[in-house]
This record gives sequence, C-alpha cells and structure tokens, in this order.
Amino acid sequence: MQETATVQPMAGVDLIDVSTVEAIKRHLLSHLVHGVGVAPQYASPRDWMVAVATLVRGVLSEQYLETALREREQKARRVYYLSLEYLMGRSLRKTLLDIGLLERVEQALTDLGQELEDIQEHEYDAALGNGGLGRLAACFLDSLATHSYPGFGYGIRYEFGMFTQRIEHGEQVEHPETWLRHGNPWEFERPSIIYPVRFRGRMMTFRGEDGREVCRWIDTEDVIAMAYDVPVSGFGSGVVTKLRLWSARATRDFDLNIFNQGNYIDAVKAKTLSENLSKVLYPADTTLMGQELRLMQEYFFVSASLQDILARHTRTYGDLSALPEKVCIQLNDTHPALAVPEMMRLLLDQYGYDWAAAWAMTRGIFNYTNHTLLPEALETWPIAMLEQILPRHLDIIYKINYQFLQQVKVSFPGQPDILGRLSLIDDGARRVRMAHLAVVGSGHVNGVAALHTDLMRRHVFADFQRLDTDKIVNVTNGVTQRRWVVQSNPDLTALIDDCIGPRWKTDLTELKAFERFADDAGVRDRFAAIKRDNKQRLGALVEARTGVRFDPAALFDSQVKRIHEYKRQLLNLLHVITLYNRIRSGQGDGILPRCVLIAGKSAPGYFLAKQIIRLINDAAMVINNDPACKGRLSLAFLPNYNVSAAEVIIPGTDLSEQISTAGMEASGTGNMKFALNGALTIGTLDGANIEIKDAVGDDNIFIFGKTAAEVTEMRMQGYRPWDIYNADEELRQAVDMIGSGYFTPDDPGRYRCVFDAILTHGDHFFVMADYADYIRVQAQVEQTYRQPEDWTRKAIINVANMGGFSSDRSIHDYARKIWRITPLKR
Ligand code: 26W
Repeated sequence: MQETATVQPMAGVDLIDVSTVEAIKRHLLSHLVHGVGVAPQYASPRDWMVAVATLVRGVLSEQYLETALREREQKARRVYYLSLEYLMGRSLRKTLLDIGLLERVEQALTDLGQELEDIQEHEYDAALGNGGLGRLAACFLDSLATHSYPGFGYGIRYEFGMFTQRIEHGEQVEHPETWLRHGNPWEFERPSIIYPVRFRGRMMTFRGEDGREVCRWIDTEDVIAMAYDVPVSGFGSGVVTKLRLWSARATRDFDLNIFNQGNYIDAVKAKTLSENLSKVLYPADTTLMGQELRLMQEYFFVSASLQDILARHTRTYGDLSALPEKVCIQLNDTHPALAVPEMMRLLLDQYGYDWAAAWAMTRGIFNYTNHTLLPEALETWPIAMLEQILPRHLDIIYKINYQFLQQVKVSFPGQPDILGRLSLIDDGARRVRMAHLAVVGSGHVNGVAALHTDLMRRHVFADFQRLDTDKIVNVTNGVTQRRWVVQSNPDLTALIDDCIGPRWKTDLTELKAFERFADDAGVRDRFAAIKRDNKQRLGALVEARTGVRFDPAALFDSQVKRIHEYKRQLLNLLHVITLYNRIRSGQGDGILPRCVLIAGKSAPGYFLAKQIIRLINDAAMVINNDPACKGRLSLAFLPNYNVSAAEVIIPGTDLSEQISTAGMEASGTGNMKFALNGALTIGTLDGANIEIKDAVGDDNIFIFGKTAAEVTEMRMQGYRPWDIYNADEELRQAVDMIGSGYFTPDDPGRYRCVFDAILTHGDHFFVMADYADYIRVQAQVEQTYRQPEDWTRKAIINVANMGGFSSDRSIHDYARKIWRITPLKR
C-alpha cells in the first residue's frame, strides 16, 4: 500500500469477483489450495476459516486502497487514534455483514459442505485490550469507517493479548493468550515500514553554524518498530479504516555489534530482549506504578506512530507547515501522552523547528480523553526512570513545564499554591504527572459521560478548568450497533427491521420509531420469544463451561465486566446470599426464580479482586448444590469473559447489573449494550447510567443507592459501615457468612480479608451504605418481572430510547467538537 502513488491504485488489477455464490466458491477452493496448501476434502474448519478470511481481507484491501486514494485526492484532514489497547474480538462474521457478503458466503460454504456457524468459532478473539477503554477504541474504528471519516488507528501488535482466565479450584489462573500461534489472517505484514526507536543514551548540546543551540541524543540503544496493518471495515460505506500495529524487532546494527564480538549466544539473548517491547499487554486496568518495560512500551508505540505520521505528511505535502491543519491526534487516556514531548523532539531535533513554532504546532494537534478518575489509575512516572530511559524527553517536559508555569503565574498572580498543584512535576514524589502533560499539550480534553466530565471539571482538573474554561468538554461514550445488535442479535435485528426498516443500523436515533410497538401485543410476543431463544443459547453456554444449569424460565441477571472493588461484584453477591438465606429459612416458596451470572477478569496482582472471584465460586458451589435452591436460585461464574462471550451473554440477559459506587465508573459501555438488547438495568446514578435513565425514563430502569454527592458528603462526615451492619439483620447474616467461612468450612478464615475490606478497613466503596436500597429495588425487579407484559413493554422502551448511545453519535460529536473533520466525499 504505497501511499504516494499518483496513478489509480487499482489500474490493471483484476478486482476480486465476489458477485456470485459460484465465484466465491471458486475463490475459497483456490485459497485452500494456493494459500493454505491443503486439499479441500482434507481441510479442517480452521483451514476454511482462514480461506474465508483471506478472501475477505482481499476485498478489504481493495476498499482500503480506494479509501486512501479518496483521502489523498480530497486532501482530507484526518484523525489519528493513538491507543495502547484495541479489543476487537472476532472479525469474520462482522466483516461479512459490513461488506454485504454474509448471505453469499454462507451459501457458498453450505454448498461446499461447511457451515459458517462452525468455522467462525475457530477464529481467535483479538484481545489487545483490558476492558472498556480498549473496546471503545474498537467501536470507534467501526463508526469512523461506517461514516466515512478519514481516520487511522495506531496500536501495538502484542504477541500475547489479554490472558486467558481459567478457574481452577474456584480461583483465577492466568494463561498466556497465544492468539497468533496459527497466524492472523487479517493482518498485512509490512517489513518495509520500519522506524528506529531510541532509548537511554545521553544528551549532547552544541551551537550550530547559525548560532542556534542544537541538541543531539547519542549513544542510544535502538529498537526497530515494524508495521502490521489490519483493515477495519465500515458497514455499507465501502470505506476501510486502517489499524496499524507496531511490532518490536532488534536492529541489525545492534545484532552486528555484539555478533562481531564473537559472543553468539549473548547476541541472540540481547536480540530477544529488545523484541520484548511488543510481547505482552499489561493486564492491569488501574495500578501500574513504575514498571520500566511498560514505560518503554508506551514510548516505543508513540515514537513509531509519530514518525510514521510525519513521514506520511511530508510525502503528501512536501513539508510540515500544514501539519496542524491536516493532522489531529487523539490520545486514548494518558498511555500515549509521551507523544507530546516526542512530537516536540521530532520537530526540534529532526525537523529543525524552534521552540515556539514547535510548541504552537504540537498544541494544535493533540487532544486527550480521560477514562478514569480513580487516583491509583492516574499515571505518573518516576523522574529518575525518565532520566535513564528518555533523557531528552525529560528535558523537554521540564521546559514545557517551565513555560506553562510562567503563564499560570500571569493568570493567577500571588497564588503560589496553584503552581504546585498544576505543575507537570510532583516534586514531593519526584514523578511526572502524565495527565497534566496530556492536558497542557492538548487543545481539548474530554470526559466520557456527563457526570464524569462534571467531576473532572470540579475535582481532578479543577485548576485547569479555572485556567481555561473551554478546554474540558464532554463526549459521552457509545457502542456500535453493528456488532452489538446486528451481528450478535440477528433475530432482534430482523424484528426491528420489520417494524421500522433498516436505517437504524447507521442512525440509531431511528430506533425511537420502535417505541410505539411496545403497545403492540404481536411485537411484544415476538420480542419475548427472541429473548427466550437468546436465553436458551446463553444457558447452553453457561452449562457447557461451568456445569451450572440456567433455566430460561428464570430471570437472567448478569454482571460482566472487570472485577474491581468499585464495580461492586460483592454487593451483587450479598444480594445473592440474602436470597439464599431467605430460601434456607423457608421463605423461598414465592420467590422469583433467578439465575445470576458473573464474569470478568481480575488483574493478576489484585489480591482482593481474586479473592472475590474465588468467593463467588465457593458460594456458587454451596448454593447450586443446596436442594432448597433448585428451581429458585442459581449462581455461575463464567470463566474467561471476552468479546465473544459478551456477544452471547448480552442478548440473553434480562437484568443488567451496573452497580458501581456513584462517582467511580467514568461511563460504562456494557450498560449501553445490555439496554440496547432489551435488558432492564439495575444501577446506581453513576457514569452513563444517569444519561440512560434520562433517555429511557424513571419507570423503565431500577435506580438505587447514594448519589456521587452523597458519597462525598458521607466521606467527609465520617462514614461508619459498622453501624449499618449492626442495624441490619439480613446484611449482618450475609456478611458474617463470608467472614466466618460458611462457604469454606475447611478453611474458615479464607474470606476474612473481604469482611475486613467492607467493615474493618472502612468500606471504601460504600457496599454497606447501598445494601439495603439495593435489596429493596431488587424486590421491585422481581415484582415487575412477574408481569411479563409489563416487563417486555419496558424492555422495548429501553431499546427504542438507546438512539443516543451509538458510537456513531460519539464519533459525530468528536468530529464536530474536537477533531473538526468531515466525512469523505464520494
Ligand atoms: C495504566 C494502566 C491503565 C489501563 C487502563 C489505567 C487505566 C485504564 C483504564 C481506566 C481502563 C478503562 O477501561 N477505563 C474505562 O473506560 C471506559 C471507556 O471510556 C469507561 O466506559 C469505563 O467507565 C472506564 O472504567
């Protein structure tokens, strides 16, 4: 994909003929023989998957070259999305839907004695992300392509993506995810797109011929970044967005030097070390304090991406003068924030700009999205580490800081306190605050839900807000309806199409027209039957993976997300234990049958989260084996939650648990996916739950718990979880069962730490405070579910009012408020 070609890229090329089932069959057989190297009659389902993917990739390549040509011809301003994480999941069925080939390919496969349903299971999930932030990036690429925005994603091609979670004796055990072991049929290897990335070394400053100070960064240790390109399709747009992933390679110089010293084994060892940079995704979604390899990974990624952006721009426009006009870079959290000093370094040291010009350009190019306010997740790096690994960048950061604080002094004369608070450097801790660096280097900073943005303005970034009241803006998250309905819930898709036509697939606000069908008994019946089928499918998955039976007649109650204290899987469990206690004490006769599903990964080093997983499994063992619970209550922990599992769980759920401590979940996106698939939400007034409540109406959502303001107030007044525990009989019983080893009689002290967290250590996440209200509202859920008509009506109203929660809307917002980009013209 030479990007400077002036001729039509496809001149003289035969485009792939996929216009008929027969043509597709010929291609597939040919791919098996010529690409995979296997006789069709001996081809395995995986071989077939590779053949289909290779064919589809070819179509995407044509569409990409066409897209790139249009971008060049139109001299389009383009957004570059910089993200350390992309949680793409599988691509086969999704891409076939996007490019309109699903039916033809299904037919071709059937004719050849294969079923797409079977072969698609052999595709690995591309799990290059931890959770919400990475999945959001994937939804955004889909929306950019679907709406023909000039966009381009950069990331890392981790050899090991998110670990596979197995549950052994109730405990999470991490296994490396070798997703590339059979190759990746979607990527294009680009051995000629390579950039050196430098580390360590030292600075040399001297005066150039013109008397200007020149800086040289010398004696560095270098690594090569090599590109892999993954085409991402748009739905029906013919536009393909490129995702370029960097892989680390040892430099040849580097090899030669050591090889020449005659130590072959050491040379190979050193080569392996430098290739570690793209080896593994860090599986922590909060604390990651001071890990050198992670810092190097972040810089490796940032440097390769910026060098590539500047090289492309120079090829197209001759020089960099139009850079801020044509290029816009979005920082997905602070993980790529080193892009700010790296851009400065490139402009100053490589392209010869002076400081003022370089800074003016840099500030006009970057924008930063904040995804969390949790203090432990706000990145900072030790000054000493930066000094060692990126000396030139530390230098530049100091200078940015100096000039920034000069301006602050002018804006806030006689207020020295504010200088320390705003500084990019935490002097006491001797660390660089990456969020401050990102804010100072960006034109706009955004939060991901209204409450989150409000809290940013009032707390974490309050001083920046005073400095510039226009900088911080809100762009509420969204999810792509193409993956989260069209692909994963085809029956609901057909029902909506029948009622309102297909336009909602690219304009989700059209769903509003579905609302009136809430009063149509025929539609309600169909809707309920679809939910029932999806529950059947989910039940089968749960039983296959855990052995726990889920009866589709029961209420399916799901909480799926990373395991975190603030997300309060413990609160969910306390409700389950409370129901269990009611059943045990003979109050179970009238109880509504309920199947509770919990899934999610814990960071490998997050002790309490791992204990919570184990506790859920231990409790499940007792509850599911108690005859009194039969037909009344089941609890399952589904191992290895990922995008593919979500595609089954979300359509098959009745009740969506979104129960974080108010003020702590920046947005949530699972909340949107569930509501869009006709689950009702039980949730706190946190993140985007608030906006979902405003959209669907108070009668169609179950809200409980303290507000963010009340939580803050209680913290200030002195919160006393013991008092709540002592005053509530049912709560005390449930908590005591955890603390005293009811579920693990042969190891009664196992969950003392959990007991301590929610009582002795002050219940940081207000589990005690919200328990009673949660139990009360769960009872309302039961009452509503007993009126199936009423429940289904509410579910339809939920679906119909989710129009604002498409990632298309998010992308249109970014395009207008922040990026100033417009769709490509035909
Ligand atoms: C430094 C390592 C690290 C990695 C990831 C720190 C922090 C993170 C993020 C907090 C992870 C994340 O996924 N945040 C989530 O982003 C979603 C998309 O905006 C939001 O919907 C979630 O509320 C937020 O927790």
